[in-house]
Amino acid sequence: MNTAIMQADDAHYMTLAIKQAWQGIYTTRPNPAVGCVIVKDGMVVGQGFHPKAGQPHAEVFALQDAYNKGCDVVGATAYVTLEPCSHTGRTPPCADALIEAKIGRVAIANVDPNPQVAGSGIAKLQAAGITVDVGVCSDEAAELNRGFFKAMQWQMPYVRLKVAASLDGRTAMASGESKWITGEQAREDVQKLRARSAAIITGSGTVIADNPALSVRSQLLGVDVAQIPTPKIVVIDRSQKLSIGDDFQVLRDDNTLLWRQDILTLLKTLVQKYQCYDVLVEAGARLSAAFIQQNLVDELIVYQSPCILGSSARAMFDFNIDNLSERQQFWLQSVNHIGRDLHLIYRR
Ligand code: AOF
Ligand code: ZN
Repeated sequence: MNTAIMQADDAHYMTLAIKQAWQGIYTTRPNPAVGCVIVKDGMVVGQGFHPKAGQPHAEVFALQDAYNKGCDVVGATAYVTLEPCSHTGRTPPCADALIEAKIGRVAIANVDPNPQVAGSGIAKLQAAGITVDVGVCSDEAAELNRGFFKAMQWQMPYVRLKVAASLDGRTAMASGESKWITGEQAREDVQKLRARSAAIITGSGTVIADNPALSVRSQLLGVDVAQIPTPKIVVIDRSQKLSIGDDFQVLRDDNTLLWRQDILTLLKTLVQKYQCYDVLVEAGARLSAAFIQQNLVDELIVYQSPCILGSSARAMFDFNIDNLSERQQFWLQSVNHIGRDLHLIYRR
């Protein structure tokens, strides 16, 4: 295997394949989002992405696209954001489809960490005489599937924790009043986070105080909402205040899990039992603090409103630290404006 023996336009075409893959971001789970672009003589002749588990993979759609347009793919280069599969899952192996199509070279962003694949797709292509280069735009492509990669490697989900806060880090008034601190556009953006998540975790306190629906309902996601698998709702209820069927929006749904054990066990269970690889925490200050303190948050997403709520308002995280050396450190990953608010992504 050659590791990223890059040819002049590899990054350009892989970027197109990554763009394809993003189109499946809300709908493919538990499968990864994957894109493929086929290039012959400097021309894109076919492109495709994996839309949904059970449907064909990206490579098959890209080959089909080329054939539909009457294009020849013999000797062409296929750019795939994930190693083509070698196993028969819900669909036949993509490595075989590429071999049969007489593709000449395959450029791959990342090896598929799924133990059923994990290099065997590459080996199969090479055994058929196809040139394989791995590592083209690997970081950019990895952004597509942080949950899938983490779960395959560690049997733990990728955890995003979202907070909407004021400039001084407050999330509600002392009375609990919090509607609304951030603007409409920021609240709309949360729909994207939910739609990307296989599970949404909240606490019984939030359910009782706010009665949230935690539903995916935006028309602005660019896909038919009916195609998005409904995220599993998890309500952490250690003190057993609630029951399924109670008169709160999330408890009237049999898709909801009431959880009474520790959160580490919950996260492991979400991967093993429910194939939930991307999870979103939308909770109050105490449960959010528990996730942070137990080092279970991969990504902290802050919607920061340009207002000050004062020191009697509620803090983002309800826990105490005695020494500066014990602080919970994050690194700023990206900064964007959303309407009048800031959208900040921090990672561990
Ligand atoms: C590819 N191209 O577009 C995707 C791949 O059950 P299946 O048949 O859909 O297989 C799912 C597995 O295939 C998934 O866990 C991952 O390892 C791989 N996904 N592979 O060649 C694709 N989506
Ligand atoms: Zn495949």
